[in-house]
Parts: sequence; structure tokens; C-alpha cells
Amino acid sequence: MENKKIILSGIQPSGSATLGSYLGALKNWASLSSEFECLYMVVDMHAITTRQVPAELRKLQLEQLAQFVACGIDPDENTLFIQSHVPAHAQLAWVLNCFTMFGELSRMTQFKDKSSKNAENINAGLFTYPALQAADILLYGTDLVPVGADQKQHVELTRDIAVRFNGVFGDVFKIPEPYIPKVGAKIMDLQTPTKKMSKSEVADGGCVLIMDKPEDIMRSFKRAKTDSETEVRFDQENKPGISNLIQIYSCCTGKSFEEIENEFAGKGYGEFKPCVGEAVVELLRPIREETERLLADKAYMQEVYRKGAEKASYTANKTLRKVYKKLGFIEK
Ligand code: ATP
Ligand code: LTN
Repeated sequence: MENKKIILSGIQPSGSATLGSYLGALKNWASLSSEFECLYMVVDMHAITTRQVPAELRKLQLEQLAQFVACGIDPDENTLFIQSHVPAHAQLAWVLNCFTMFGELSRMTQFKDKSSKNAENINAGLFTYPALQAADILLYGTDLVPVGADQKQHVELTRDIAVRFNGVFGDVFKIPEPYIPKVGAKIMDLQTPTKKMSKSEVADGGCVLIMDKPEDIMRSFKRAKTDSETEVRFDQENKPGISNLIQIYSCCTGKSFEEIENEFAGKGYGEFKPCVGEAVVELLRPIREETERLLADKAYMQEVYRKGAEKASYTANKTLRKVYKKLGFIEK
């Protein structure tokens, strides 16, 4: 137990999880969960950096937590919790804000991206979002952070913040590493295959949700944007749509790109697209059904997040006390 590597990651309940978050993150989280000591959380505090509807936020948090379990992450073996249930995250975030530079935060792609999309609400939380994420990671002595490619920059900033803090106060924080899958790290939107599939932009039909019905998933894949050729061939630059579908099919079936190209040689997109759709339907079906079953059991869900918060708080508070002491805060 003691020597196991510590894995931590988080997902925002700002919308229903997408096929992108499943293939880029959740699928890996589940595969790591039997071997390592894993902490996975629903980051409600990060979600409010963009406006949320309270009733919807409440529902999405439980859905996300249930999905962790439905993906195969055992809540008895791992720590599954809701970020705001462990106040040490907000407390350490404040400290780390004081060790994070304005220039660093200004360079974050997610900030630039989200502030251009939410021009009417570029709040300070959106700007300092990575300091809270650094607190999430550094509170637990995390070794590896399994995320999609879009989060690499935030994990790198976390490392810089930790090194800076350690440089002043000694060896307080473990320096974490991002853990990004080789295939599936950036699943693209099915309608705009040059853009990341994202839960905050589901309107155009290019986004597939874990909880979508099979017929909706099939429709999205049949209508996926592709180029004017017919050959099923991986070519990210010239054929982004078909390359995205090959990537998705590879993640679902475990087949290599080459095997897929051979399987569909001479068959054309018309045959390939529904096969990808079916593979996704079958991959997501058990997760959706199990999520629905778990959500109906409110007492069980409550037990999961309460137990998770209790386990997480123990380590988090220990780290926070150490940080406060180093800073010169007086213990009460
Ligand atoms: P938003 O679009 O609102 O920022 P999101 O769809 O990116 O949200 P998050 O909750 O921010 O979802 O991400 C959860 C995890 O899933 C992160 O590790 C992220 O890197 C990963 N992820 C999200 N979208 C994709 C994608 N399209 N491809 C691969 N990984 C993804
Ligand atoms: N910023 C991440 C979510 C997130 C996270 C974390 C990921 C919050 N805290 C800690 C890894 C570790 C996102 O937008 N997907």
C-alpha cells in the first residue's frame, strides 16, 4: 500500500461527460485504479468559473460520480470525492495563488480559449483556475496525473509552482507528471474535426455524451463530417474527420490504425462510419446502464462521496498543515 504510486485526476461537472473525456481520461483512470492508489474527484469549484444552473450542477455532480463507479473504479479501493467537500483545496489554492505569476496564468491556452468564448464573464476564478488545479494535485503527493492532451499545460504549470515553492521552503511538494494516452488524448468534434470534442459545446451534434441513447450515437456517427475521398486512411492533416473516427475505433476495439485501414480497404466511409458508431454504442452501453442504476440508489451515492471526502481530507489536511507551518502561520 505504502509504495503504490499516487494517481489523481478531476473532471468538471459543467456538462455531461463526453466520449472525449471517456477515451482521453476516464478509461485510463479505470485501468489504473486496480494497480495504484487513485484519487478521482468531481471538481465542482472549477465548474463555477463559468456560470452553472444550481439544480443542473447538483445533478451533474452525482452523474459524474456514478460514472466513475460505472467505469469500473472501485470506491472501496480508491478515493472518489467531490472537491468542495475537502476545504483544503480552496485553502491551498489561495497559498499557491501567491506563488503563481500573472504572466504564467496569461499564457494558459484554456484561459485564452474560455475567455474568448465567455467574453461577458472573464472572472478572476477563470484566470486563477490553474492554481486551484495545482492545489488539487499537490495536496496528495501525486505522482501521475492522467488527463487528455489539453490539460498538459496545467500539469506543467503545477510542476513549476511546486518547484518554486520547494525552492523557498524545502522539499514540501512531490513533483507530479502528466500521464497522457498515446491514442485518444484528443478526440475531435464529429462536425468540426479540427476542434476538441467538448462538453461545453454540445449544440452542433458533433459531441457524443456517455449518457446518449444508442440511436443518437449512431446518428452522430453516420453524419460525422469527413472529406470528399472514400479511402479509410489515417492522415491527421488532410483527413482530420476520418482520422478522428479511426482513432475512436482504435480506442474502442484495441486495433491498430493499420489493422483498421486493412479491415476497411476498398469499403468506403459509408460502411466505416456505422461500424464506428456501433463500437461506441457497445463500449458506452454498460457504463450508461450502470450509471443509471447507481443514480437511483441515493443512499449508496451519499455513502460513496462521504467516505471519499473523509479519506481525502486526512491527507489533504496533513499537507495543508505542513504548508501553513512552513509559511509561518501560527497553529491554533
Ligand atoms: P470543457 O469543454 O467544458 O472544458 P471538457 O469537455 O474538456 O470540458 P473536462 O471535465 O474539462 O471536460 O475534462 C475531463 C478530462 O477529459 C480531462 O482530463 C480532459 O483532458 C479530458 N478530455 C476532455 N475532452 C477530451 C477530448 N475531446 N479528447 C480527449 N480527452 C478529453
Ligand atoms: N482542469 C481539468 C480538471 C481538473 C483536474 C484537476 C485534472 C481540475 N483539477 C486535477 C487533473 C488534476 C479540466 O478542465 N479537465
